[in-house]
Amino acid sequence: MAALKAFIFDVDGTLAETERDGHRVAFNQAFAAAGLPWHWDAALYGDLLQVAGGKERIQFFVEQYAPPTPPVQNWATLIADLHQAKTGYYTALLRAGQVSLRPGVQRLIAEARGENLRLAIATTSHPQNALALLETALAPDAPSWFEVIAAGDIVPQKKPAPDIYQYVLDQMALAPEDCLAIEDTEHGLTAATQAGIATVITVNDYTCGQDFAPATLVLSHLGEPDQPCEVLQGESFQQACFDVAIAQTLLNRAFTAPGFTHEGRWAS
Ligand code: XBP
Repeated sequence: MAALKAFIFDVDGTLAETERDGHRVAFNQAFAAAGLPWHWDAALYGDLLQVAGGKERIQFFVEQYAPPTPPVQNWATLIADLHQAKTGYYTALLRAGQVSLRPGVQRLIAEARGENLRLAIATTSHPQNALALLETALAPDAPSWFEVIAAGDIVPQKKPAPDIYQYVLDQMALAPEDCLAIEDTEHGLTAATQAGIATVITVNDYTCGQDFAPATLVLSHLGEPDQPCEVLQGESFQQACFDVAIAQTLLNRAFTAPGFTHEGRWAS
């Protein structure tokens, strides 16, 4: 029997809906402050989300959308400067209390801590952004609840590469079958399952149409007693909330079921 030892949480879109009203707004603030006539509306931002990482996303925008630009001597420097400014705007937005956690996140983390499960973060976001979200939306000391906060450029390749999840496993000396990942995107799912970790997806508006075939379970969100979650893919359970007991059951099935593919999922 596989014993659940740790939850590994993605950040953006999973802990909170940070993308449309957080990161996107901050990117636009940075563009305006730099005098650039660029604006990412909510629909365009949905397309740009196919690229993980803020610097990489700006680069992709410049390459794919050929926006009007002043003569630029050094693109790498401009992008790095824009991204640094954007990080400042984004963290200010978080500190102004603009972003709150998704249903069930606080509840599941509290339950996991109460049962002495280990916690980690695996995100593409800049470390300052991840820390600011934990501090502002969860609790001022929340970063200390997470044994590893793996973020941003800490690994050479961002999601969908498995590097960030592999980094967490290595740092915590855990095997994939000890953990469950909570993600919200196909890229995140690919990263986690390529590292061998069974993964639960909580969809959001930007990701609900993506292919989550390798997921162990797909939910609308993690659920609260007065706001039941909906099972969108996988075996239903008769309760309002995704909790540690369900996580443990999923892990057992994922790693002992005859059809298990060693990518953290069942071969249906
Ligand atoms: C979300 C992302 C990030 C943020 C912005 O990552 O794709 O790129 O949109 O990141 P995850 P920056 O789902 O892994 O948390 O901090 O680099 O601007």
